[in-house]
Amino acid sequence: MFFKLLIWCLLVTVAHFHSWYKEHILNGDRVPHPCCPGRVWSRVGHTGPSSTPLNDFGRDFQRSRHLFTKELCLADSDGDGISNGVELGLNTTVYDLPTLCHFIDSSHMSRKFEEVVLFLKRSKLLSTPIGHPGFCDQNTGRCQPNFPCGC
Ligand SMILES: [Ca+2]
Repeated sequence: MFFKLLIWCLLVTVAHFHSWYKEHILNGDRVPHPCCPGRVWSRVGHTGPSSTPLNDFGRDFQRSRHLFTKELCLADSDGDGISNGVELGLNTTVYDLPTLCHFIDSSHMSRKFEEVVLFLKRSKLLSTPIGHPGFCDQNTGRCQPNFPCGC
């Protein structure tokens, strides 16, 4: 009985941290599946929806101490030529990407990340993600898809 309770507690803890991570990534709950239009990739920083290895974005997010820093926002983790911030939905028609990324990064000390995201959405500076930041899924010719497709 004790062993089952211990396993249950561990599963709840792991699920909580994955939820926490998604809440600290722009549109972390809306990142598109790289192969299946209309579906969402549930574990943004991982190589599969149910596997544990980190993808390139997940490793960069880990290196940034699980904060959406300016560097993480500007980086192109998957090497497809499109920055993480743009792939995750930042709208650069009013402000350029470095300005938006700096705003997000500088807000960490004074506001909750969810408040920053809400402000960006209400200001139409954050919209729907256009790609997955951890997989080469953009047709820019700069990288080869490095994940097994299948829906
Ligand atoms: Ca990219």
